[in-house]
Amino acid sequence: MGHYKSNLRDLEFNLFELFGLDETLEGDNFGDMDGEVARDMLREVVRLAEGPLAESFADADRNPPVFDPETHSLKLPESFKKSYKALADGEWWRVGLDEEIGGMPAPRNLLWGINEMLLGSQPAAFMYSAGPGFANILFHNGTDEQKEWAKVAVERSWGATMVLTEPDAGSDVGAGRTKAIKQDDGSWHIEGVKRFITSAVSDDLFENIFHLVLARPEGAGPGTKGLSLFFVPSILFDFEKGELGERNGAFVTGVEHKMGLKASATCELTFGGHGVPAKGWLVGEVHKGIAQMFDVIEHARMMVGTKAIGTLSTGYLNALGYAKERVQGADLTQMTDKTAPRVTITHHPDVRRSLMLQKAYSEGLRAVYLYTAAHQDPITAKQVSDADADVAYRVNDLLLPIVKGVGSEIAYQVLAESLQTFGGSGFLQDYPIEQYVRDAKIDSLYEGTTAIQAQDFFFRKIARDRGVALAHVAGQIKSFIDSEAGNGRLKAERALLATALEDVQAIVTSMTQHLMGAQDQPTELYKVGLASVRFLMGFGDLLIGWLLLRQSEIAIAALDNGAEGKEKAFYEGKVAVASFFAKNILPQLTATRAILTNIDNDIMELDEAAF
Ligand code: ST9
Ligand code: FAD
Repeated sequence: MGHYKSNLRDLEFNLFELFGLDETLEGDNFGDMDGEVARDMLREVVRLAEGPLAESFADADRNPPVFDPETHSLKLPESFKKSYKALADGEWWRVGLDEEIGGMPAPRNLLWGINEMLLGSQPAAFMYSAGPGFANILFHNGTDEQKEWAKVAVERSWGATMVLTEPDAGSDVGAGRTKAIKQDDGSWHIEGVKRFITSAVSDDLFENIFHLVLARPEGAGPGTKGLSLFFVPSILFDFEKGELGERNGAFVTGVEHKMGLKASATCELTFGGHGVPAKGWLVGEVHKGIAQMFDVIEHARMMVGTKAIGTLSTGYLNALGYAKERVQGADLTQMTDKTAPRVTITHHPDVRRSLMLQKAYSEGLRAVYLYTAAHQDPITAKQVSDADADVAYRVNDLLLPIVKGVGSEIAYQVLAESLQTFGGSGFLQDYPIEQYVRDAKIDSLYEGTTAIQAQDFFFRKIARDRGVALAHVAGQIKSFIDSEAGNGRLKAERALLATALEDVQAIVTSMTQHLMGAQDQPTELYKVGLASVRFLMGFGDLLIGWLLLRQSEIAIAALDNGAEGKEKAFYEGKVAVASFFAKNILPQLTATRAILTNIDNDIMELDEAAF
């Protein structure tokens, strides 16, 4: 048995019982796929994710890839390559891709449910497998000729990277200095050094890797809007036949030593620094680099959040398994009786509190990313929230920073609880938790740090959207609050949710006032910046609370219908966890509201020397 523990029952519960996947799949919206096919796919992924894909998880961490600067090449551990092959052989990349390039249509929530398990099992392997997804984006953005390159890249299983970051351009992508110089034959020469590029070298996993690179054409303006997107293959190829030719001048010149996620190579990539020009082609022959790159970034942000949530889930299930076996101490009510029988640690109130918190966030965040994914295709969105195509697009946009920002922050925090459940053993490499903690930390950093997600959430996804998506989601929450959900048994919880919704709405109002006030007094904007991460996290809790309570409503009905045995326990767990979250977490939003609606600029006025 590998490290990875899937939660198929909860995934199926979300997909089918909460979000109605059987109904989404009625008719021929998604080809021949029906509920049974979807269930079979999920079961098949469980076998892969708990089996061969997970096998190299610890080995690839303890024996990380080795880089040779002389040859610009990398050696990956053999165990990891075997896992990667198992993933590639499964051809899961086909799910959700355009049929023209070999994909199979599928609802987005099913796709991300599958991805959760692959990411929880072996995230680095999933990241090396980005090629077809990135080719799909090239296919959408490219010229007719470039669409053919995208097909070649998929047919020949090439790897791919997204190339934005430079030493002085991290969060501030627009500070990038990498240049693009136009050539007479219509191609471009790229010159500069990019850093932290994932999968830019990958042993012999691929015969070729294509880089999607942001660079500034000579004479273009400053900031992100002056950047264009270039297709830069590692090895040049015959555009008609796809046959490989000369090495292109993009070389990996370093690989980082990291805290975690070690099997995933994080590379310095130098363009045009080795006497060979780095040839690139302008994607779509249009200078819309940042908008095109955001097509990639949106998928990658979804991936990062789902990775974090998948890791939290397996962390919780490992902790739960341990807690059920570990015997330590007596029941608290018998604490003075030194001869009292010793009990498993699941008997201790604080362990129960911690396990229930882990369950709440693992299962609540799963519902959040699946709800978000449902808004990535109009058919599923209609089914799940009655959103039309325009609103669905906006809701997905609104919730991506929640999946990415809240998913990653909570996963890291709550994985520390999973580790704590193991006591001192959690600190050892005998169990996977310490690696989960190390591997998950990156999720709050790359693809835009949490501060960037929080600003994106407020300024772009709420203020610039004029609250359209927010109103749709808030309306959904409100109608649940006003309903008779739970047949009288969720009254107290619905009242707590109502208070939480009011708290969040008060915070939005206050932040909006600061935003408007900034027209006269620019420093009012600092108040938005000071509040934004806490607002992001608070909104995440509201969403989790709501979705857990909707799950509870379904569970109450199933129990009323006579669920038995394991099913009864599953549904009782659903009712308990929703109630726990409503009573123990949602009230914290009232304190957050008090803090954020009274925020001042004191720390912005403080001399730096006083820190
Ligand atoms: C990285 C990679 O960290 C880490 C992991 C790699 C893993 C690779 C494998 C992934 C596998 C993925 C699986 C794929 C599966 C595919 C399946 C397919 C079926 N939304 O606000 P402005 C645009 S990579 C959309 O003025 P600034 C928009 O065009 C490095 N678009 O920004 C806008 O114009 P307009 C990641 C957005 O002040 C324009 O940008 N690095 C959004 O100029 C300018 O906007 C980062 O993420 C958005 N949310 O620049 C950088 N936002 O307004 C983080 C902006 O006219 N930093 N645009 O529409 C930021 O995000 C900054 O806020 C900034 C600021 C750079 C955008
Ligand atoms: P900085 O931008 O310097 O941020 C430092 C701190 O300041 C952070 O806490 C940040 O939140 C805060 N901060 C910065 N600006 C602001 C602001 N305006 N408001 C509030 N707070 C702010 N990049 C790629 O292009 N491709 C990849 O494949 C890729 N893979 C990566 C893999 C790994 C393992 C790592 C570590 C990074 C990777 N990156 C990649 C780069 C990654 O996206 C950046 O590290 C990230 O965007 C942050 O940039 P930075 O590290 O320069 O931090």
